Amino acid sequence: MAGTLKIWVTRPLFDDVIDRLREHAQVRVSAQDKAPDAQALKQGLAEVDGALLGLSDRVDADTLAGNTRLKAVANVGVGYNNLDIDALTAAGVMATNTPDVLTETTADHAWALLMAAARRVGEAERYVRAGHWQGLRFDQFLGHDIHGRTLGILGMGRIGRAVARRAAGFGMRVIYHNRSQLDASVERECAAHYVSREALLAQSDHLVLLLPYTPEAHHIIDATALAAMKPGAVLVNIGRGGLVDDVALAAALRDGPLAAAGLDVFEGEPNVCAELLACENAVLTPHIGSATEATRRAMANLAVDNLLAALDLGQQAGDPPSLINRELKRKR
Ligand code: 8YV
Repeated sequence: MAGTLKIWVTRPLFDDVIDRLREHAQVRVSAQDKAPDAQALKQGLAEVDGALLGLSDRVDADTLAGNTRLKAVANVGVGYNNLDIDALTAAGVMATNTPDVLTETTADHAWALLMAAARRVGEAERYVRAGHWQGLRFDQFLGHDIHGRTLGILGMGRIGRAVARRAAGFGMRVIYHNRSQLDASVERECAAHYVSREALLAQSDHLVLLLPYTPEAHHIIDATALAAMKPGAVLVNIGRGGLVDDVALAAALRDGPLAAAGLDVFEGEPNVCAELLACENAVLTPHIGSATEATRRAMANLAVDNLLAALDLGQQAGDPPSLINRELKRKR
């Protein structure tokens, strides 16, 4: 029987997973798979005890002003740059995310993008579909090798390490740059070598971006960084829109030094800048890094576990498994 607590699920997701919330609370599920506008989000959050949020639901001090009811927000995603954690903590609202369950799936997609971009799969596929293929031509759609080359990773968290481990099968040298160098045992496990950011740009044949978006990381790959990359390099962004200056990237794809790019995230998504759309050598996917049935279900279930725990509901009572503002743990 549903209790008296109220929960808002701001995006429709697996109904049987939402049923787990319905057992304990009154649940409202938004009908549209679309971010509510700032006013609707503020008003909706004032009427509930907890919410399951999409990654474009921005919650900050303004959103929370005057809200005396909300106790927890559960992001369905590992990244949480949509949440102002300081503001949530100040308001005593627990914030959670969904790490680990999407690591391997997202690393798979990084490789899908890298391989598609390096081997010109998007261009070649469009060519066949358009009926242009007249017969095998020896010099057609020549791409760039992956095996035996140098893979660079900017941002060596869980997903970066999973991307690195896969490189062993391609006999690649792996270099990375990160805020801090990994322990030697972890470096050994993923056969990755720490280098400066400059060396990473200069030496990577294929560079994968996997760092979280923060204001400091805004346009970390800008025109200057792109110009410092190896001629013929392939860039993959599966981290966040805003890490790359997309207009500068389009110029680097058009005029060099880049050969190709594989992109799952964009500045201002779902809008993609016209300059990038015009680049045949860019493989573009609509933020589907974690999109397999099993992983999206695992993410939804973890978000529900988090919310139930934060609201002390059902068997999940206790600390949420992936609480971000851990200082709220003991204050309850
Ligand atoms: C999205 C992601 O969550 O977890 C993240 O941070 O960016 C993705 O896994 C997913 O695409 C649903 O929005």
